[in-house]
Amino acid sequence: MAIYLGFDLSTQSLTAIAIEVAARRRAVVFERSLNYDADFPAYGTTHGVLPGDVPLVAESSPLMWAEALERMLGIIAAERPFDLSELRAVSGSGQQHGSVYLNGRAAGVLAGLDPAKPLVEQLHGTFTRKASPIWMDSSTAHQCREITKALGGAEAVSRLTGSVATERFTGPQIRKFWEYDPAGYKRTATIHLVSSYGASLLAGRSAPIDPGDGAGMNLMDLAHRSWAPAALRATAPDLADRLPPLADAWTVVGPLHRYWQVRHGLPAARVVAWSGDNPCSLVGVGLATEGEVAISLGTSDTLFGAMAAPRTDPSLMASVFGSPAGGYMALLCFKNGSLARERVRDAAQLDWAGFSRALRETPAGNGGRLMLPWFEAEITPNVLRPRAHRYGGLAEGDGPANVRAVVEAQMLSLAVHSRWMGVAVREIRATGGAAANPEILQVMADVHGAPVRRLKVGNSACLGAALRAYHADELAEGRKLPWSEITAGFVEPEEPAIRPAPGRAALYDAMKQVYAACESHALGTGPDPAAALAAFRKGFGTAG
Ligand code: ADP
Ligand code: XUL
Repeated sequence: MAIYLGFDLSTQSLTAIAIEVAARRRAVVFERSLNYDADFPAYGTTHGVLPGDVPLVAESSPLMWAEALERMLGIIAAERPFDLSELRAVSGSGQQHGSVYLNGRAAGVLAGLDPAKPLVEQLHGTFTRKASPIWMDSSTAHQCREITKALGGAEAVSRLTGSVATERFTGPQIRKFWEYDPAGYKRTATIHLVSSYGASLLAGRSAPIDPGDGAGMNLMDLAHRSWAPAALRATAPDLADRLPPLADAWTVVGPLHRYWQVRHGLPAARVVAWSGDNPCSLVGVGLATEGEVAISLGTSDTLFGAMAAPRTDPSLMASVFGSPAGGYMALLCFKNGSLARERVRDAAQLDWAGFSRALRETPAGNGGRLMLPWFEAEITPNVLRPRAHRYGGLAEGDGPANVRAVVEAQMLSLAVHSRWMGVAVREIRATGGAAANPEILQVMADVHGAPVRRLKVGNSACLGAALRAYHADELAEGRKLPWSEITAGFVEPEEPAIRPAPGRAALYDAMKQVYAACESHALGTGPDPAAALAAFRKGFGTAG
């Protein structure tokens, strides 16, 4: 029997999942989440973000993440949901792009962590920047322009790094830090991602960055999976000295530091490199090979799928990352995901059951009433002046119609902007908090024209991290198990699938054109979509 533990340091919470792998039994033996806002009120976060009023800035606290990790391991040590001595390996998933800035003292502090004192107490004084910029930050448009210029244009950046210079990506964030606080940058010895920071805390030493999360920085040469010297030069001086090395996601960083062994009675389990939440989700939904796509409805909505070779999006909207299973993955991120749904739900004075009822009671296609739910700065497409746009006579006060409009828009955007991947979507695997809602998944099935299957374990990023720990531990023992064997018994799509309702395919194909027209209009690149809307209403106005 062996136990593997996965963490997910996500936007709003820290989750841990432990899996048991035995000859005749495979089971999730522990699953727990700590919510930053509710469980760590001292940091004052809202939805995991620190208070602040600078537009487009979003930051969180690396100390809070460390405290959450320690509290979770304390819970496991106290509750003993499994035989602690059987814990073989630990890995993790982190919200992508966020960065942690450590000074020259940090390495010594991490190596010499004292089991008599809480972790956060010892980490005080090791940061050159108290707050970490996270993926929701879009304050670096200026730095993106500088980097793009230095690297010879958007297409060149995309070809080299897998994505155009992108506001939330770590490179532009690092450049902004260097520009605004050159002394702070100078004092910075190491810049970690949320993922490599988590692994470093567990191993008590600086952990590498994997090509899955590394590709979310605009700093990695995608094809070669190494730091791209030109991108580093375009970002900040002497950056190579400040980045951890890149290493495969199955790298063993070291054993759990003595701190965790003495303080929480854990064994010297292997700490496996962490990766980003989307790359980990790819494993956790069982899509380690090319073919299907997954949609995660978390704080952001993402659509992703595996790719054998590193192709990039000609429209420059999607990102390509390394897959933690080897190979590559494409990702689209629609930022106005769960928080936009919550906003519309609250405006209509509904709970989730009422939200679902509104979806059931409104017609597919919404009678041609559309919304571009850009309540916050958006990523797909890039929108830095947030504003929700309403078309086709959608009244702000019409609660149910707005509920349908927000969900249809989210699904339409992912469908329209993922066409370049050329994947004939046979099946969608749905994950993330809002995948608990079958009515939302029905819209997903209808818009994409494909059956949707939810996974039994809802947090695929966290499950993926636990599965990666298992995979890497086996490799370290000299056994290379196929991914299908790693995920068997854990990645179980629920039956039956949610199927597209008859007759919806034509409606949503037409609606994709209308959505694209509204998008161009709102971005100022296309004409008024009134004619397209009228034609759509004529054809499908009363469908449902
Ligand atoms: P993240 O990992 O990005 O922090 P999660 O995947 O845990 O986010 O998703 C959390 C979100 O799930 C919440 O913000 C909430 O809006 C959403 N959610 C939870 N239950 C439902 C439901 N029944 N219907 C729709 N959304 C839901
Ligand atoms: C992906 C992205 C988000 C974060 C947080 O590029 O920014 O999905 O990983 O989940």
